[in-house]
Amino acid sequence: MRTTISLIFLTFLALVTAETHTWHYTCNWVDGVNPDGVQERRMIGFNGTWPLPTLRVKKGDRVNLYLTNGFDDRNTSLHFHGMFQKGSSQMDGPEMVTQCPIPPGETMLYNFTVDDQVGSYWYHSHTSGQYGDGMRGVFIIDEPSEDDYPYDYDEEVVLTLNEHYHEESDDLMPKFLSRFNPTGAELIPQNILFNETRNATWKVEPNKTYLLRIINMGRFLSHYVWMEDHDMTIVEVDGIYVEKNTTDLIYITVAQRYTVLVTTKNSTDKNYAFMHRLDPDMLDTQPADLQLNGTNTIMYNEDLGEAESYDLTQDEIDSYFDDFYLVPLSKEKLYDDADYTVTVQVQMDNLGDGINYAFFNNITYTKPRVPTLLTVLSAGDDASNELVYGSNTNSFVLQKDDVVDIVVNNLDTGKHPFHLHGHVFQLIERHEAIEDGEGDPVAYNSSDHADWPEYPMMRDTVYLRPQSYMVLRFKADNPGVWFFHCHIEWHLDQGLAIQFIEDPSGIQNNETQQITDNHKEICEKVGVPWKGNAAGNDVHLLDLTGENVQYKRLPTGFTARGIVALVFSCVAGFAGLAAIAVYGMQDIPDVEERVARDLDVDLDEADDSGAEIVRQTSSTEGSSTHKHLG
Ligand code: CU1
Ligand code: CU1
Ligand code: CU1
Ligand code: CU1
Repeated sequence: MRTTISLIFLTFLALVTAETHTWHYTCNWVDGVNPDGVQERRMIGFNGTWPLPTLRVKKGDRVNLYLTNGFDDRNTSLHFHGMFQKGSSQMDGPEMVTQCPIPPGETMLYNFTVDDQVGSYWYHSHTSGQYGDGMRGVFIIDEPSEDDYPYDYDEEVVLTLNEHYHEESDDLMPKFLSRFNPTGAELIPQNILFNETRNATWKVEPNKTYLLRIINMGRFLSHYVWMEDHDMTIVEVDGIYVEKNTTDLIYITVAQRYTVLVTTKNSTDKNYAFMHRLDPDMLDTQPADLQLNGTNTIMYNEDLGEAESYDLTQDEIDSYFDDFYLVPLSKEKLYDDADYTVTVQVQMDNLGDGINYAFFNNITYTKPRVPTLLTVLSAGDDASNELVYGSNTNSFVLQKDDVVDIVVNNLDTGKHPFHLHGHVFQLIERHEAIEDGEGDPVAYNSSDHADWPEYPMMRDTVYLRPQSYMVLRFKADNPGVWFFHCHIEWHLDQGLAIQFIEDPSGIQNNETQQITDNHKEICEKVGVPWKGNAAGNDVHLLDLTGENVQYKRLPTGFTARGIVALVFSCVAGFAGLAAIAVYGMQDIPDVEERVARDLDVDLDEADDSGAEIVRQTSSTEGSSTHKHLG
């Protein structure tokens, strides 16, 4: 009886202490920003300011964020990375997955309850390229009271990591997704950032314990993080408390968070270096002027100036802390054997337009004409039929409360940080890398696998090693539509995504999951239908005529290398042609057309087929009436 009364009392307490946070933000370009101190450019800010504010709430609080699209030429969206969005899948953010893109001048209210989550998170635009251009910020969920933390600390510090390009995504993306970049080489940043700047200073006091929230808000590169003569004790990753692990080197991929305790020295006679280094293995080429390291100062004594940069040996770098061995403080056990296994193969390859795409099982994610969540809500009983979500969205329907395994086999030689929306997963197996040239890719074998941990590590973003595999396990206990994708923005733009439609009837039957009037209005303004199947057909739901599909494949035998050879032989040919042309005063044919002709590609078709959707420009995908926004 006493338990019941105190439980009621506690619930009552939680209700009275829960707060509603109302924020009004207009996103738009902020001119003349110079994050790396090398070159000014414009960045995407909120209410005329960049960087974006750190948003802070407590567990159980309610968020009301009004996002107004202040751009005049592009759509936008907002995702709270790591939020489960229980009963509010519509507020998750990825455009054409859970919502219609927000067109210029419109305001979308993101309102949701921060359920049972605490820790370090972030928020970012889920519209191609925008968070790389600056639309990203920190989101922190505190415990209701200080006593609720499973660790002690004196002061909290937030540290964000990033890479920085001098060019805007609008200029980068067409160079990347181009038939002139047939190997899909990711574009290389000019710098890496530490708290959105370089050469930062962290003023500390002696004999204190700091709680440091490290968040990689980058679009591409992992960072190594270390401190001269100071250890880091990991206490939380991606919002999951973990048993303490002390290390001197962390490896953090884009979108991951590490919350660590750092205890300062008891004297102030030296300042120390706080280093980070991008992972050079992720670069296709290494420009001579690219600085791999960033040097910052742990400042005990201002009179002593900045700390000296210093490097680690390759052996030291290779001994970074492996997050596979983290144990959740909750001691959540390995879930039961999977009821359903989704096995996907990662591959990069060219399609008939000569562009290099990313594939899960030969499908490059191609945006549907109706956001998938809105298809669920309007498809009635057909919502449990994967067909309605289209043949090119890589959609998987999950049964309520099933245990689901995602087996990811990597045929590619790159590392990929994969992220699941709406959940944390258990990482139950991850094979070592098979580096390029060291052998064939290894695939997961269910009848001959490693021993799985009793308490697997849990988080929402995890890296997959080159030509290797991993197995993730989660419970389908959160009805909604959840994107699973590589968080490297280049690869998402290449289509490296699948989506889970979790418990469709559970979505349909929940009052809080119904489309809001505000959302409907946004769809109408942007010209995207809010009902119907992936092709926008709301009468015949199994008729997908007119759906967006990927570009058709190259004839077999074409390889990226072959395309490079072709392109360059064409270019060389044109140089010769040009000379003749100038000499003969003839017209010089357009290089692109010639290359396309040699590749047997129809350029007109490439421009108005689904290929445009795959490119995920910030235009109004799925809409033919608003193409001018692109
Ligand atoms: Cu996310
Ligand atoms: Cu994210
Ligand atoms: Cu990737
Ligand atoms: Cu995402």
